[in-house]
Amino acid sequence: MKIESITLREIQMPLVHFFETSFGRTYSRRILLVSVVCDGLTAWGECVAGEDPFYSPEWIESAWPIIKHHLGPAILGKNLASARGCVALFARVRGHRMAKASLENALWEAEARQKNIPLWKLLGGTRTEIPCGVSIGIQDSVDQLLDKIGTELGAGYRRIKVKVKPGWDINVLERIRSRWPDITLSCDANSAYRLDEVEHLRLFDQFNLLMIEQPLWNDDIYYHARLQRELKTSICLDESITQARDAAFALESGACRIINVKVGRVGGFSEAKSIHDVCHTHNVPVWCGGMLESGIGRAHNIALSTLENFRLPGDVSASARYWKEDLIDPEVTVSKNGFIAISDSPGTGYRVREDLIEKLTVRKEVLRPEV
Ligand code: OSB
Ligand code: MG
Repeated sequence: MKIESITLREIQMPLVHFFETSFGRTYSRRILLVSVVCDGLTAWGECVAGEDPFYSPEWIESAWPIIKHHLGPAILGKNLASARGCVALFARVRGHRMAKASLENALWEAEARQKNIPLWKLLGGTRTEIPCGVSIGIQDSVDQLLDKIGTELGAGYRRIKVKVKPGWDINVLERIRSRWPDITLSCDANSAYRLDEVEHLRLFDQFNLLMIEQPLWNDDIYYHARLQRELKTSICLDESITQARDAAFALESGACRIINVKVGRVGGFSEAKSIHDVCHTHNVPVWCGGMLESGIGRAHNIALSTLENFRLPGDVSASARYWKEDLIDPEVTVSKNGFIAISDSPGTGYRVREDLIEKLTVRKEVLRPEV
């Protein structure tokens, strides 16, 4: 696979509804897209770095220059045997996994299309449909949240996850459980609590939650292991797991019983597959998280979710929950019983709408091999 050029683009897309977590509220996304020309074929990748460095240290303004100055030059003009080949070429750059993932994932898509096979098959997936859940942000009132949950249950989603933070947690979970005692329910704290709040966190145990996601510090595993010993509710780690070694440490130390794999957070499909495999070996289920992706990243999340150990519903949901118009055709839709059907077409099975991307682009830069 000869890498001929890389184009960076920033696009801006307003969300249909704001999304609020314990670290802040987002109304509109600024998304870094990459397109890689490889043996004459153009493949796309999405960088999940946020508008601000609040979920992770990376953000759009760190990802852009790291690709321009380091990751792009590491692969431009090179001939790779496979998409995976970029991992070794990127290894000298420490961290910046979201930036790395955008390029690596584009290369996997290119490889699948060159081989004329679906991306999910190239990844080793086996599922022909994937179960879907939704992640619902903090709202202005609990009544609004209950309305939203009702809508999503009506649409067929198989698991509801709500964002929590101090002051929006026990009271909210009580209201949800009194209306829906039996739904599959989980919560995500995005690092909003501290270990000295263990008595408060123990109150979550009364709600029969599938999991509590990332209660403590974003970079911690050790104290999560201490906390997990104090809770009945399973801890799921998201932010803390940036690589397969973290997953092994977390499982060996008992820091969690479930892992959220985001291919954009962990540096790309190669590392996501390794995390999947580590968890499989420990018989620990994983699920696919989301980062408010456009259809480009969403299509990659869908392909990843076909791997066998993605045994729990993911945060991968319909395009229309996020966007008035998505960047792919067809848009992602979810069946009445909460599944996404997997396409057998080569690549992701979704066509990228380059005309629409062009209209939404506010910044663009083309990188070519140095001559
Ligand atoms: O923690 O999973 C998270 C969105 C942005 C940043 C972090 C997270 C999320 C979500 C949204 O939960 C998942 C989605 O619907 O894409
Ligand atoms: Mg999370």
